[in-house]
Amino acid sequence: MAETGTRLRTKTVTRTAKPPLHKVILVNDDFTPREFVVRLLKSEFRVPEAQAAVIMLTAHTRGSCLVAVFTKEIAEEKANRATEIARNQGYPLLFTTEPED
Ligand code: NFA
Repeated sequence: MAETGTRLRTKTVTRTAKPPLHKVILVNDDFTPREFVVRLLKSEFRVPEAQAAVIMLTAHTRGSCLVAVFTKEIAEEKANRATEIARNQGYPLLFTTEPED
């Protein structure tokens, strides 16, 4: 009988876990002008004009809208920065973050 030389081996594959992602959410209010919201979405989140208008209108009619998804640190940084720019202009506009499901 010929010897096949076949052996069972265990192969361990190690992968680096992907960082958990967080959502940046635009919250509606009654005071911040629509055009200001659209401009902020374009300048701070690099959202194209047409999409910025849809995001703004969705938050306006539904109360809030997903803007974009980033790692936790970047999401918080961008939300805080955009919120601060609005505050500096005297608007109560708010961007929040939450973990992605
Ligand atoms: N609701 C605001 C208005 O009518 C517009 C707005 C949209 C504000 C989305 C905040 C977020 N001027």
